[in-house]
Order: sequence, then C-alpha cells, then structure tokens
Amino acid sequence: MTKLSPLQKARYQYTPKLPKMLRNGIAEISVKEGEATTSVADQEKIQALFPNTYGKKEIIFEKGTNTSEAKKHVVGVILSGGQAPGGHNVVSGLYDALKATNPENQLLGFKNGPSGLLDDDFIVFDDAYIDQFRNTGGFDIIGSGRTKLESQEQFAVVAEVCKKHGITAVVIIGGDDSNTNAAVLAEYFAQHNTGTQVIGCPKTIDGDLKNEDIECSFGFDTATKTYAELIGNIQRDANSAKKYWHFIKVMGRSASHVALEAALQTQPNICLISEEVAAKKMSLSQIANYIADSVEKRSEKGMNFGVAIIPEGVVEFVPEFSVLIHEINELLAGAKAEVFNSLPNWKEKYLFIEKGLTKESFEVFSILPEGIQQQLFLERDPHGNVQVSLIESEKLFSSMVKAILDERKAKGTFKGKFNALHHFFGYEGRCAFPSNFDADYCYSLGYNAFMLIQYGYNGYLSKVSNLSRPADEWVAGGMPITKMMNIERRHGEDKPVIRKALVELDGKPFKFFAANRDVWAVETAYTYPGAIQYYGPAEVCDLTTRTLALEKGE
Ligand code: FBP
Repeated sequence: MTKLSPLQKARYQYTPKLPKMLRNGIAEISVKEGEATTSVADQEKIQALFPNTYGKKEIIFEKGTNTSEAKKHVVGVILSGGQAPGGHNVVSGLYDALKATNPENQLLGFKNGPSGLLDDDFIVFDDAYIDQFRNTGGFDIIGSGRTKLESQEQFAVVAEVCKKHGITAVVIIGGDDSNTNAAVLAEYFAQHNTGTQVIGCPKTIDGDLKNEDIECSFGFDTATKTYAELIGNIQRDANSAKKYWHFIKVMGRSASHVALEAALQTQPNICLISEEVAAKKMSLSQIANYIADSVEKRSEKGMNFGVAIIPEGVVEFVPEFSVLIHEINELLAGAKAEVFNSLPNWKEKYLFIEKGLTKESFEVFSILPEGIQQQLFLERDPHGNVQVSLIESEKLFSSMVKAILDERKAKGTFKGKFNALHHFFGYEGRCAFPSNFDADYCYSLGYNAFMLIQYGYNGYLSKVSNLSRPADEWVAGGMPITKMMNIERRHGEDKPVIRKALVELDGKPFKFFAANRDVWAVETAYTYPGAIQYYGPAEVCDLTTRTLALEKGE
C-alpha cells in the first residue's frame, strides 16, 4: 500500500460545500423552469441543426418536493482534454448524488477520455475506489484523452455501447470543444430516440469556457493560484538577488485569462495580453521594444531585474507572425516537405525559405533567433502544420529584447545590465490539489449533473453560479448547451460551436490591469500570494480569483 502524505489524508476527509438548495437531501430538491432560450448568435442555423434540443428552458433547483421519475440510472462519465484540478470531485459529486438517490444506481467511468466510450473500456465505481480520489488533483481516476467525438459513425458506436450496458445518461467533463460535441451527441440521441441523456460539465484551466451563464470553468482557480504562487516566489527572488529578468510563459492555448489572472495576483513588471496584441495589431518588434522600455526605465532606477509574463498563445495573435506561419505551412505542404528535409544543412534550408516566403514574411522570419527559426521547421503536427504552442515565446521575446538593448547600449542610451532567465508554468498547475473553491465547485457541478439527469434533461451544461459569494449562496441549475453556440468557420467549414471566451478588453479585469500596469512596469510593486491554503480562515482559504471578483464588481 502506498504511503499517504499528511495532506492527502487530510484532504480525503474534507467535506466539499454544496449550494444551499442541494443540501436538503435528494427528496427535497425540486426544479424550477425559467425562460426558453435562444443561441447567442445564428439562431436559425443552430435551431435547424438541433431541432430536438434547441430552445429548451434554463432551470434552477430549489428546496421543494422532488418530483422526478423514480427509475434506476446507469450513468457513464468521461474526462476529456487537458487535466484541470477538481475533475475527481466532479466524479465523486456525481457518484454521491447517484447513490444517495438509489443505491442500485451505477456509475461507469470510461477510461482515457472519449476513446473509452468508443472502445467500451470502463470501470464500475464503488465507494472504496472513489474514496481514494476525493479532493485530489489529476484525472488519474479514469484518465483523459483528446479523441474528438464528432462523427455520426462514432455516435452510432456510443449509442450501441450505451444500449449494451443500459446506460441512461452520459456525463462529459470537458472544455468548449468537448461540450460542443456533447450537444451534438445529445441531439443524435434525441433524434434516434435512444433514451440516453447527455450532460456536460465546464472544465479547463484556460478559463475560456465562460459566458453569461457559466461564470468560470473549473480548474482555473487552482491552476492560476499555483502559477501566481510560483511567480510571486520568483519575484521575491528577483527582488532579493537583483540581477535577473525572468521571462515566464504561462499556459492558455489561445486566450490570456491565465496570464491576466496571474498578473492581477502578483503585479509583475510586464504581462502581455494576446487579445490586446491582436486588437492593436502589434508587431514582434513593437512588443519587444515595449518590454525593453521597461527594462531600461527600471535600470535607470538601479533595478536591473524584473518579471515578464508571456501568455502561451501570444505569437498566434501577432498578425505578421500568423501570416508567416500560414506561409510556412504552404511552403512545406505535401511533397515540398520532403524536398526541404533532404537539404543537407541549415544554410541551404535557409536559402530555400528565403526564396519561398514573401518579402514581408521573410523580414519577420529573419529577425527571429536561429533556435526559433529552426523550431518553426522542425516541430510539425500530424497535418504538417507548425505547432505554434511549442514555440518558446519566452525565449523569443527575451532574445529580441536583448538585441534591442545591445543596440541602445551601443548608442549610449542604455547603461544597465540585462540577464534573462526563462520558465514555463503549465503542467505544474493542472493537477494540483484543488483549492477549496475548486473542490466545492466541482463537487457541486457533479452533484448537480446527476440532478439534471434525474429530472430527465438532455443537452444541458451543469451550471453553478453566484460563485464570488460563499458556497451557501451559490445557485445550482442547468443551461441548454445550444444557448452558448454560434456558427464559426473551422477547417474550411461552417460549424456550430460553443463560443470561446477571449479576454475582453473592455471588461473589468483587463481595465484594472491596464490602469495599473504603467506603474508596475517601472516600480517594484510585486505582491506575493503564497501557496494555496486549504485550512484556516475563509477569507484566506475560500476566496476565488481576482478575475471573477472584478467581473462581479467586487
Ligand atoms: P483543455 O482546453 O483541454 O482544458 O487544455 C488546455 C491546456 O491545458 C492548455 O493550457 C495547453 O495549451 C494544453 O492544454 C496542453 O495540452 P497537452 O496536455 O495535450 O499537452
């Protein structure tokens, strides 16, 4: 038997907090239906694509007599996509509600993400198994995966698997893509009268699955607190040693919510926000000059150190860089990749690139450090495209800043020192022990998901809101997934998808940051959030993110 750490033992004993209306016992949870819904945009098209699940009503739960149909449920659950702290609590909340309703009910955990449903590979949960995972981080309870469930053929296989095991509902715990697919699967089940329901739960550390109904995706709270702790520690180190500039890339595949939240918690000298870079059409050298200005101003005050946060997806938001990536993808399309790869050395490859790119894109390419140039041609995905997320943008910007400062030094305008160190924080936060907020939120999402199943809803996202208030005041209910959808162009086709939430430049979190960052860029205004606290006063342990608090006007 593996020896448990004291915190692991203590977290097993933690009782997650439920919203008040879910605390009265299953027999006293009644449902209140609200207004019929419409999609956020493209209403006619979405309605035509989802004739059976479109326009359903928003619902909330309240104290009252449980009027749901008494029937035995066999529920299948999957974890989909990247890990996010709290996934285990969604499963344990779902399990507890399901067993509290009827001990005969069963929960099947399909392994390794959506592929588990296709391969009919699952375990049947029992108390002993679930108890090993309560309030712990990770998705190792059943594993996760990125297989997409989106074709009619796949849906037919899933329908067969559900029929074989008498599965009455499937719960999909995932991000915007996985929940989009959950909505399409729900429509398929309704259309084919399979009798199986589909319920989604909003997961992703990236924080980009949110809208007027979903206040935040789970995992964002814990992951950002973990990164903020590390960034705060680095800031202390920088301010102690006074000799390094730290360039810290943080996860967030495209949106910059993680970077922004980390900056709100730590007040670094620089934080790039990809959405702003795109809106202002900033070039790579504009960004590098912006950082170099901060380095120079701080050095004039004797501070040859600093911290810059770089969101993982930023380069894709730089217009000239996206054009360059597009041209590189074209340059190596099909057989041309073989020609390129057969060239004997980098010098010849470089000439090939020079000939193949437009003048403008070659100019951008030529200012990149050689390591990054080579990365653009080495790291390809299975479709032959550049994997932008693998680009070490923290190194890209620090070397561009160095080149600018060297020039300024030669001209005599920069007299300070610039030594850079690099970090990438992503995987460090995705499986942390969930904060009390995520432990409570996730357990509530799972518990609530079973209530939606019990009341017969299909194609709904488990919704828990009023999250900036204590859990007691949270509101539990459900929202049709189609309400969050619009039509977007994906791989050359119009597709119904849940709209991804990027950082809003007129939103309160960004505005607060923008109003303060000029001071942070020059002064040492660091704040130190410290490690996540699990035990102690609520104002230290149960608070959620600055983003949510600012969005709620608190
Ligand atoms: P999800 O959108 O699936 O939640 O994953 C987000 C994320 O954590 C990003 O922040 C990151 O870019 C990506 O996953 C990394 O993916 P992988 O785990 O496949 O390396």
